[in-house]
Amino acid sequence: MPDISACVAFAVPLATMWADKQSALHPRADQAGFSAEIGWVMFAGGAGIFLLVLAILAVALYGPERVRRRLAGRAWLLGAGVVFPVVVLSALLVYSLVMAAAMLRAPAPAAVRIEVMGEMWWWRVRYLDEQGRVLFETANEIRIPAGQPVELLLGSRNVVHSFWVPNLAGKVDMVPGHVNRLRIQAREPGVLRGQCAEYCGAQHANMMFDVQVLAGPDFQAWLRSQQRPAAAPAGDARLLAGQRVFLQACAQCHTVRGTPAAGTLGPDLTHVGSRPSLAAGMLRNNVGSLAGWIAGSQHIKPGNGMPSFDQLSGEQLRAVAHYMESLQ
Ligand code: HEC
Ligand SMILES: [Cu+2]
Repeated sequence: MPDISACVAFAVPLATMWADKQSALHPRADQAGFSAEIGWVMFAGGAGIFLLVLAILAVALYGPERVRRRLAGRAWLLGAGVVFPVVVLSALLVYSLVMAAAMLRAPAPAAVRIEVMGEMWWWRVRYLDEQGRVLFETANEIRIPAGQPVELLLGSRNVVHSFWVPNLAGKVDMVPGHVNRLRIQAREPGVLRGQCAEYCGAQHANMMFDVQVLAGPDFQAWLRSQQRPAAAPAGDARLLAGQRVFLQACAQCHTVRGTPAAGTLGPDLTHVGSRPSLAAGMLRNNVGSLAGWIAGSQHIKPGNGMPSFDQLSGEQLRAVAHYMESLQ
């Protein structure tokens, strides 16, 4: 009787492998295409050799006497035990070296440069201009243009994290005190997902991010909108009340450009309302989940750097959640 939990244990990783917005088997950039090809070649080769060995084993056990005697000969031992592995492994070594060289060959100079820092447990994202100056900061989301080379500068100021968007490229570690560079060029627009791929503490599994590959003009429009300071809550009493709560309770950790809030411990919230998710990919972003996160962040993501604000009145909580949502 097969155990149900064992079936589920198999099915879950298989299903996530095939879910195409976070899958190394659905390459959306040449860099990931190389990894997928190497993976398939290794899998097909391994499967073929496995079947061959099983066939020979079957013959050795149940074949006619004459054939079995021949299989026991020295030539078979040397041929299959030494010559065959040496030839196959050498061929694979050459193949993987050639592929690795192709993978590392940099595409044309990067059109977009993005610095991504691993935080505990979220992603600090800064878009840079040609001189390396910061254009704006955001969090838990990167947007990149389709068909253009993008350079990612990956680092950390705490522990080792690893940046992994399986559809775009292999994992690259984010090591404190060191900048690792990753070049990617996404093929077409789409929505993808990334995940921290190096154990970094209690909430490592909840350290995800959204990736949106946009058509060139859409990307330029997004860049312009992100550089603008936050919209002021002109005349709307509830948004004004929400902003007051925010400036009192949240400004020491969060920045909202265009207001006095300039904290840097937590994510920049200037345009938080326009992000698809909250808390590093854990929650769909809407006014309800914003209120839930603010009141119960330690319940949702225990140990994260933001205290739960469960002492706010219902009125204050609604106001600050609406203010957050208004920051488009
Ligand atoms: C002590 C510092 C601190 C204070 C005070 C604080 N936060 Fe946070 N906040 C954080 C950190 C750190 C995170 C990232 C948590 C994570 O995902 O691991 C965060 C995440 C968030 C997010 C999710 C952002 C995203 O893109 O995922 C929102 C929204 C937010 N805070 C709103 C608020 C509001 C509103 C207040 C005030 C009522 C507040 N915060 C007070 C540190 C703080
Ligand atoms: Cu991490």
